[in-house]
Formats: sequence, C-alpha cells, structure tokens
Amino acid sequence: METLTFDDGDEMPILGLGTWKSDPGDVYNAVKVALEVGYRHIDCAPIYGNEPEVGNALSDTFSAHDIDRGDVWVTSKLWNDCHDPEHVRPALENTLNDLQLDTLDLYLVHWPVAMQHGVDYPEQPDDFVPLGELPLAETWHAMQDLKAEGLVQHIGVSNFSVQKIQSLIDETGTTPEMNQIEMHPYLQQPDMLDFAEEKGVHLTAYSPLGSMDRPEEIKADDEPNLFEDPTIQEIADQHDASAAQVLISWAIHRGTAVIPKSVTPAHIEDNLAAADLSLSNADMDAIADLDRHRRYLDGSIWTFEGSPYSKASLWDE
Ligand code: 1BO
Repeated sequence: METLTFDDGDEMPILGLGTWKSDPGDVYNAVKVALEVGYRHIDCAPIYGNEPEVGNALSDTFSAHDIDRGDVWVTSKLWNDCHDPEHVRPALENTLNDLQLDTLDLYLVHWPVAMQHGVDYPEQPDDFVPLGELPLAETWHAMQDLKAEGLVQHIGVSNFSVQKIQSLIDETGTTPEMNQIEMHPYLQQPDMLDFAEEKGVHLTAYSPLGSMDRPEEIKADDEPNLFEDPTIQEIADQHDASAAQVLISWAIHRGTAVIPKSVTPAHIEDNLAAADLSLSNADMDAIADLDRHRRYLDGSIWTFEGSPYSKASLWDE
C-alpha cells in the first residue's frame, strides 16, 4: 500500500481504519478484521470511548504473533479538556494504557478548542477555556516534550486552519507533521492542500464518506449524501466499484491519508480495496467540480451562544 513518508523516514500507510462512532461492542471485531485483511493503520481517540477495546484487539493480534507492533501505525488524539500542559502527559499515558502500547506513532491535538479539565462535551459557556487563556502554543510545547521523550513518534494537529498552523509555526518555530481534517468531494479544501504541500505538513481526510452515521443532534436537516451523488455513482459504475471506493480512492489520489470508518467486515474489506482503484484524470476533474465547501462536522458543538468560540474563529473563514 502507498505510504506517507515523515522526515525521519517513518512511513504511514495511506489508508487506515477510522474508529469514531464505532461502538465498544463492535470495534474489537472491526480492528481484528481490519488487521486480518491487510490494514496497517488504525486511527483512534479517547473521546471515541472505545480505546480499551481497540487496545484489546491490538494486543490479541500482536500476542498471536500474527502481526508485529512495528508493522501497525497507531494514531490517537489529545482531547480538548487536556490542553493545559500539566494534563497533556497524563492524557497520553491513559491512552497508551488503554491501547496497551508503549508508544504512539502519531499524536494529534484533536481540536483548536480548549475546555475545562474533566469536560467531555461542553454544555455551558463555562465549560470552555478561551484560547487567549490557554494558547495552543503552550499545548504544543507539551506535545513536543512527549515526542522528545519517545512516548510518541510524531505529533500533529486536527481541525486546524491554515491560519492556526501558520501561527503555531511562527510562535514555536516548529511545524506540525500532520493535520487531520474533514475532506471529501463536497469539502475539498484546496487552500489547505497547497499550504500543507508548501510547509511539508501531511494531511489525513476524516469523514471521507460523508459520515452519515453521526448522531442526529449534530446533523443538519439538508445534508447531501455523497453516495447518491450522480457523478460519484457514474464513476463507480465505470470502474465496477462502490461509491465508497471512489471516495476513498479520490483522497489517495490527492496524496492525503484517509481513514474511513466501518464495523462491518464486508465494508472494511471493500474500503481497503479502494487502495487498488485507479481513477483517471477525467474522473479527478469531474470530482473536482463537486466542491461546495460543505462541512458535515461544522463545529456547532463548540460555538453555541455564550461560547468564546465562533464558527469564524474556529475555521478562520
Ligand atoms: C467529536 C469527534 C470528532 C471526530 O474526530
């Protein structure tokens, strides 16, 4: 499988298994199946509420000597309530403990949003901490310490805008190695793609299939369904592929990593086969025309009335 190469030569498989919204009861099997059929990249986060089960699946696979730990890329993320430098290392230690690992391949700051310690999801304005009080650069320095100690091999961010990454570079003199963001044909983020290439930041596309299984409370009424898009369907038909495979292959053709989520063995396998699907320039041009800057995960959960965060300050647009 294609890989993204980091400065030290480490290689991240370009296609990974996403685990957001995978129930603890399902994710063990999903990770086991994924590793059995050939995935070597698993994307996790403590807020997904399933890292202990992911850890059991990894541990059982490694102890059966089927696959070596060194052959699997594992990413996790620092949740918003642990941005204070004093909470960064304990948060990582919890994740390492849950995943039953000594080190992570990649650790990301999950959102450019800080919350009071102990808050999973904010319910009131006081649950937030404004970035003016707890700047991202302070959190970033604590992330750098984790890397220096070898507790994580690479560090990056998620849901960061061009402006926020540039500020981090200006303020700390270092560049995040990864930005994991929502990307699919309806949200192509061309400026981020150009910026990332110029600065040497890798990108990972989350919600590449449109994330239709999100909880109803964070879904809009009028959400377009990528699987039903006539252009995607037509390209899928031409290649005798599924719409999901076209969407995943599109991300890979743009040089971004991609982490489709599934707990269904047939879909997990179908998604992996997208790595072998070759789209033509005409296919890529047709998909380029679909961009409508449509976010499925638009940050509303962080921007309710009274929050110090707004959509404008979150996305810098
Ligand atoms: C709130 C979870 C976002 C996806 O990583």
